[in-house]
Amino acid sequence: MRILRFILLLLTFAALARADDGYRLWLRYDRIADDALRARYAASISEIVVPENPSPLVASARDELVAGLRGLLGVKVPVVSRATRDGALVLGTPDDPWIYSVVRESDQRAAGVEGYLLRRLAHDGGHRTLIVANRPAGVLYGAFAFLRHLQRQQPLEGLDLLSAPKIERRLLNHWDNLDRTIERGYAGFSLWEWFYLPDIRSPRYRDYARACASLGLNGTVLTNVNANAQILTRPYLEKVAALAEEFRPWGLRVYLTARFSAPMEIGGLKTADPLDPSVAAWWQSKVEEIYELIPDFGGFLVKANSEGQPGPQDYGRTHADGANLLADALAPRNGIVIWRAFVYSPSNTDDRVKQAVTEFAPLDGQFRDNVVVQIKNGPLDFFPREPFSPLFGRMPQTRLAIELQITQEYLGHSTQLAYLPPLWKEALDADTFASGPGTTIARIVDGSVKLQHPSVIAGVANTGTDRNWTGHLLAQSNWYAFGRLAWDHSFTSAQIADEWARLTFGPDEKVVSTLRQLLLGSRETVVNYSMPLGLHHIQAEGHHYGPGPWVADRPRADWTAVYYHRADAHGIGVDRTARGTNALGQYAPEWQRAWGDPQTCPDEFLLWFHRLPWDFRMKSGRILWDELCLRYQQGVDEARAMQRAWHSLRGQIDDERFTHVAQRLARQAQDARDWRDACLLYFQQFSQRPLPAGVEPPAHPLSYYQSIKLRHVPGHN
Ligand code: GCW
Repeated sequence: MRILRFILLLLTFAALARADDGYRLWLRYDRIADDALRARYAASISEIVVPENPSPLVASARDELVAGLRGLLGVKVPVVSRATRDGALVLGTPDDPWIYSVVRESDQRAAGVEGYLLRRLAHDGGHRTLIVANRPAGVLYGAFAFLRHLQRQQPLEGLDLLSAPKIERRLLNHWDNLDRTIERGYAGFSLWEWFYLPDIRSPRYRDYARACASLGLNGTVLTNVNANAQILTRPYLEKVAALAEEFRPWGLRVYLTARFSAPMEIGGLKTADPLDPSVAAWWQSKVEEIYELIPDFGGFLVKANSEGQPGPQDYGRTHADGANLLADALAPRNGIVIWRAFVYSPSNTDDRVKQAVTEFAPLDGQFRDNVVVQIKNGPLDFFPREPFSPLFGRMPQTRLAIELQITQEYLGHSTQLAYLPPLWKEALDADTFASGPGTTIARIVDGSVKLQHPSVIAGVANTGTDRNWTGHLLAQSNWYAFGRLAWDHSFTSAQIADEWARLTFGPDEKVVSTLRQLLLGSRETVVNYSMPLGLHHIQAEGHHYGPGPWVADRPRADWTAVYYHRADAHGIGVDRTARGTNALGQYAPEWQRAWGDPQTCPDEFLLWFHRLPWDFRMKSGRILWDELCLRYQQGVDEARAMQRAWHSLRGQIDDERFTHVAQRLARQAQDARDWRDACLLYFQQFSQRPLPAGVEPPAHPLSYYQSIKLRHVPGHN
């Protein structure tokens, strides 16, 4: 007897210390520990009612519910085709006469094409719970939402949740190369095993699609925008078709990047001129071939005439000519073209942050209806903080999509923690004033300012073959959050952090609140220790990991750091007002007023818009140099505090995940110091001022930081 008890005790400890590699993401479905709650749930969910021969998406919903309930409740809930008892969980669409009879028409309208309704209703003296939608995809999203509800241990009583996506196409953009390296990918290699496809199919394809579906993501661009034309050849298209088949039951459509010169590279033509009839014919037949293999193919994503990619300008044509060429080929099949506005020309010496507007605004109104112009949140790249891209307010006659970066190119890769929704929401909530106050980017993109179909939001994926999918375990939260925000951009960063923490680490309030705080502050911490007060593009060259404010002498001035901070004995920052590059002039007058005067410009954009002397008096009363130093120090202090916060959870999180995160936070705290010391020593050469009280002395001389050459950094060839 005593031995038995001892073994039991051992087993309990073993369970607590159990290794958890994070593979299951937020879809863990571990048994709910609270016996009473579990019993209540089990009593309320007696059977799953699914029509016979359900569509593949409803079948996925059913299987997910069966698996989820088995995990959470520890019971096998039977699946039936007609409700037989109290507590039935009814899945379906209004084709079912009973469902039709209990769902109001206003609800059906509100649910739209992909939304769902979760509702518990009184029935026959007992209860039934509905997971209903107008279309199968909504049923699938509803099933995941229902499971999320149980995972978060919310009451079933009074359940009444109608939710519909605000944006139609919610896409991941993979910058995956055909050799399986990932540009700016920090979580291993590409998930797509091109050599083995189409015959050999990794189980991860399904798991990936399922994770996307759980968030409501409904499309994925498989290939890098720095595109390889090979993907459009027959053998590769057959491989793509196999992936599309794996993803289809999860409502995930595939898209590809199209290399503009493909007609020449793989089609044997002498030109890729968009106005040449043979080029148009080539694209038409290529598109036909694609749709024969992949009837629900989504369309093309194109990076053209940007950073060396071929494009219509090679033939003296415009971006609109190029986009329309592909759009015409895709239109008969309802495919779309997503054309990127991330351009800056090798010959234009104007301020790089102005160039997208210079090139694209004049083309407003010239794009076909199935073209969407995809704009990064900021006008430069994906820096820790940028003001929003003014292009959003400058193309009222064009469908506009926002591109966010989930992978952390300039925010410490998958080594550092930076929870990104606060950054993304700064852009989504930004008011362009384009058609009066309230013309936010979110409302432009989701089509509420002017109806625009299709509406598109894209996130550059942070996934890879790492067992935990995202490299840093906590970076899963960014994949999760992107999906949730793509569904509904009105969710708050805190709400999503709370949700993700509960699903991923369980219901313990201390764990949840610690994680929530850790996540919410992390992006600002990265800003503070790397590029505070509006600094940008001062990272190490090439791989972009760590500091490099001294980077100069590159093939182009706008690839250096000195171009962006312009520090010298007189001061620091770029004058982007009318006295300088006048990038500010691309914004609405409201922003020109708010940002144009250094006395009123918020600190976070100060050096983005202004060039100021080192002794400029800040709102804090300190001089600029002191403020800059203290911000860097604050970043370091915060990085250390993040480490401490995590350590306060020791014993409450399984060893494997605990250690994984602890190691990365330690590295982050060290990296934060390096950022601070390197940048302050570098800028101090110009400011010629001492570090103010409260700033730790640098650990090494400047030459030490300048001599660091990192090799084999992930995500960079
Ligand atoms: O941020 C830059 C990256 C490039 C990337 C480019 C883009 C895919 O450094 O790696 O190329 O942006 O968005 O096209």
